[in-house]
Amino acid sequence: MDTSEKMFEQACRVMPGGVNSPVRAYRAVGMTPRFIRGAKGAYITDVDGVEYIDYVGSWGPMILGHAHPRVLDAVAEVMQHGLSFGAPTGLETQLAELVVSMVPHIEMVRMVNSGTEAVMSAVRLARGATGRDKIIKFEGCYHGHSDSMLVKAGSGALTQGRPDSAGVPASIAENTLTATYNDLDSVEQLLAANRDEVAAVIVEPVAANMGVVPPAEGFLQGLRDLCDKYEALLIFDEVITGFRLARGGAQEYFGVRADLVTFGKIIGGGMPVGAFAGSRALMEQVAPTGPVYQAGTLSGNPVAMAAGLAQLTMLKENPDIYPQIEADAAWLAKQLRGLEETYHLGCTVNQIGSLLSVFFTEQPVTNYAGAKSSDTDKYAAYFRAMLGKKIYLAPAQFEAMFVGAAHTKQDLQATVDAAEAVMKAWKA
Ligand code: HOZ
Repeated sequence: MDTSEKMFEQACRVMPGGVNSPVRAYRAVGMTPRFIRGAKGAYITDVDGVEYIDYVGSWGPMILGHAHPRVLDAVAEVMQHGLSFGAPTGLETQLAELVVSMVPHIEMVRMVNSGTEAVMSAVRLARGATGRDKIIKFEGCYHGHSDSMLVKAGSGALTQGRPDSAGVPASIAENTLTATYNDLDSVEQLLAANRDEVAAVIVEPVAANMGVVPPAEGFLQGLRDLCDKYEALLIFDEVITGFRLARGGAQEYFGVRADLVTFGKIIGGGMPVGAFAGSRALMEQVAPTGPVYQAGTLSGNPVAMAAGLAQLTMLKENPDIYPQIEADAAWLAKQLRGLEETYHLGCTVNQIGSLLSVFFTEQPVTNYAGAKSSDTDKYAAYFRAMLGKKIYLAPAQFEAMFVGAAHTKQDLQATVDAAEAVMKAWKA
């Protein structure tokens, strides 16, 4: 038994499944999770001292690599003055100003503690502002685990085969309508059948919780047009795409305006932070200026704000990072597609920006049905073999692979070499 296995056994006695978030339990890949000792740059090290090239990056926020010295220094400095006050600090305003300066079409921000909280609050705001109850989401998109969003959800819910969670009252779930990603007709049908009842359409502008599924040409603009036609709000859930596709996230990358945007961990540089943002008119509907209630003692926590400020400042100052990480991910995707051409294992590689996924299906993956056609047992075998070669991938098919600025060309080449060795061995 290695140290992770021992620690997992102990953890299972006091935490359901031994974890605090289901995907990391490694159930989908049939092994014991690696317990982590630490991480630096592009590398993560387990408690037995094995170092891996990390493509999870804490599920996205480590775009500049783990334990970046500027982030650590900012945290160390602010910590000296206390950890939490439940009262305003200037750091919150600074981070809000920075977010507003980087993201198009937003004027005000409310800080929260997670992407789940950001979405839950943005949905409440959309309902409060429109006086309508229904929400349209897409099958396989994941927007955190608030009740309204656990309907045909992606990520761990999809991995567990339970996209509709137990414990969500039917009276709540019936207000969540689901459409097909990349299919505008399916959205218009719902809007027309529920005229004047839909508060918002919420979408991951790049779906990244059924594996990575880019939006088809015109899909996001089509959603914008439909929302205008039916007077519903458009919410971009940018927990993954925010500050990752571009400094201004998906709105900048695709040139499409959303009414509300939600952010997650990336704006806290890895600390627990989320935020939702929009126009002044919409955001002033939030308490205390408006009737939509939302609150939190830890919201705008100074340590989290300091980490976020340090990371977003670096991203703002270094726009060249974006073409670089996109080119690196595109190179990796091209090499992996090349391996598929040589070894014919039946996989499809999707990539956009610095996000990619290897799906074990020969079908193009453009929506939930395509993603579900993947052979998850094959993914599990691939995951285990890659981990054995010190490549740390997401422990489930329906997640993303994150390339960051800390990955070197050698890291990328080592990843391709590992994948080739795995595929060659399978073929033999
Ligand atoms: N829901 C996250 C992946 N999309 C996993 C979070 C975690 O286990 O930390």
